Amino acid sequence: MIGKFFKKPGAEYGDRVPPGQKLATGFPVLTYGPTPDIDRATWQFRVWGLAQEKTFSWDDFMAMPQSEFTADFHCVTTWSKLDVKWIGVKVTDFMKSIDVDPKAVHIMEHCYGGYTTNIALDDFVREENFFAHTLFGEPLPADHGGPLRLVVPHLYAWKSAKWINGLEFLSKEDLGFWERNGYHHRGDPWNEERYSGRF
Ligand SMILES: Nc1nc2c(c(=O)[nH]1)N[C@H]1C(S)=C(S)[C@@H](COP(=O)(O)O)O[C@H]1N2
Ligand SMILES: [Mo]
Repeated sequence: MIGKFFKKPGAEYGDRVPPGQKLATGFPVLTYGPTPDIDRATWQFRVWGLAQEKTFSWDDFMAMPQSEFTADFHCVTTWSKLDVKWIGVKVTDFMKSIDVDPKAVHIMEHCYGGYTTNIALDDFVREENFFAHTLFGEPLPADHGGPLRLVVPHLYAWKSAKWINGLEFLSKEDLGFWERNGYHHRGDPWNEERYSGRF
């Protein structure tokens, strides 16, 4: 729908908006199912599978180096939002605190509420990816994945797991929730990797 909430990208943004996408004026919320209610005091984040098992508390995460990010956000339902401002922990900084088996090539992202999404290790461990706890200067609202979500700007936003609470390291690719339901296993917006073609 082009109109009040979405607009065609002007020429000034042309090269930043992937094919088939429109600009969202606000920041829509897109969730399958209810928004979980999560208390930072009991929040936990766990790493397992082909990595030494480790559990992090909220304070552990806040003690890691904190960085600011400006990133574009592309939802497969055809809206994009440019220049979203976040604060959080770079994936590359987080990786320094865990011990991953060299046989790991893939990851399943796990979340409070049961959502999952898969990502190749090479797509996950990138300088521009981060765990976010602050959005436009405010604590990340629950609807947008607070207290903590992943942001992977170079892939469709269904890979940017909200309420993330675990990473399972895998020896081969497995499929997450949307990927098992017809969406592309990787989801590169620049190549319009929207659907798997298997359904
Ligand atoms: N846990 C969880 N993470 C999720 C989703 C979800 O339903 N559950 N939806 C995904 C999809 S399809 C998109 S487009 C983005 C939307 O993020 P937003 O609601 O902050 O805009 O979150 C992604 N992460
Ligand atoms: Mo999405």
